[in-house]
Amino acid sequence: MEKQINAKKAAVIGCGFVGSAIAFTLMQSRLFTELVLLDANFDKADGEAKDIAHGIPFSGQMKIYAGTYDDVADAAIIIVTAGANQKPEETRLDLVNKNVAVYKSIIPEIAQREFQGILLVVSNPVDILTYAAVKIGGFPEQRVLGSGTVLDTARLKCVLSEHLRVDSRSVHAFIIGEHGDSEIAAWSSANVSGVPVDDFCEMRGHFNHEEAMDEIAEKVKDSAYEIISKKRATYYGIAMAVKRICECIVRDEKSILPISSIQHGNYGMEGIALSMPAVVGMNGVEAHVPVSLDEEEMELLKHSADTLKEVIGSLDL
Ligand code: 6V0
Repeated sequence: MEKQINAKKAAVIGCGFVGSAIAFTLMQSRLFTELVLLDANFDKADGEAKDIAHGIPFSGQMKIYAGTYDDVADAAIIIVTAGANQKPEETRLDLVNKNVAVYKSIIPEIAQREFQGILLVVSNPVDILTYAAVKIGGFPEQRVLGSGTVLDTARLKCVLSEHLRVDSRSVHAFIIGEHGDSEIAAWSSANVSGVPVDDFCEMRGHFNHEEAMDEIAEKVKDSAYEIISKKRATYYGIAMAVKRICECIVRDEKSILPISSIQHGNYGMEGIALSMPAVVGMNGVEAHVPVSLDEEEMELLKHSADTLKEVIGSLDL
């Protein structure tokens, strides 16, 4: 008999800066009635669980506790943030060997308990680890997704919203590709409530499109480096991004988000995970959305995919 999923239960593996911020955000979201925290350092998970649980009377009744792999096995969503984070000057790809080793210790524990839910990969390099989680765990690809460029896309919307003096929720634009240095701002499809972004820029008195687009894309790409140099880690933005992904899954919203997942043929990409807009619902990645790209964007996407392919080729999975 197939293992039952508890639709109101989530688990966070890795309770450092990112995992604890995610747990705090999920407590406030009221999406779940049970949240299990797991960390290699049990006391860290236990301390975070107890601290966050003291917010429950201000939010809504639920259980939050530090647990074991047996406790997480029936969760609807397991969020993995375990692993090293970037130190100043380090790229996300620099973390690959350390964090693949961490995933080799975590993923089999989940897989051997016949986990039937959605695995949400957050640790970096997120695209490589999304791929690794599928290969190590043998889970159906649809049920493994990485937070990908959901955060970078939010950063893009923030910067564009300031530049254009408009609500960030009215900005429709994606960062695609690697969650990292080769990511791409898909400007050719960017719009503000249906108005092409260049036209909206002109409405707001900005006419130097090329220069502004380059500057904005660089700012987005560099934002993690800037934050890490100033406060050692980034965690609030990713916590909200993860909450948004969980909402789509729990409520079966079928929203389109640039999560990371294994690609099969989209723009000729094969056998790597990276971010492209996808329909996300209760079954995980339900469909890839063929966002239109111009030639330059396609070229950059190919470069991003090649970068990831090279790293994957060097892994022993
Ligand atoms: P952190 O504060 O060092 O926390 C990592 C936690 O993982 C620690 O509490 C460790 O004890 C725990 N851990 C390590 N190994 C294991 C293991 N085998 N089993 C269980 N727990 C383990 O790092 P932080 O929370 O800042 O970052 C975590 C990861 O998230 C890093 O890889 C970051 O690069 C990544 N981020 C990903 C983002 C994204 O957009 N996808 C955004 C921000 C950070």
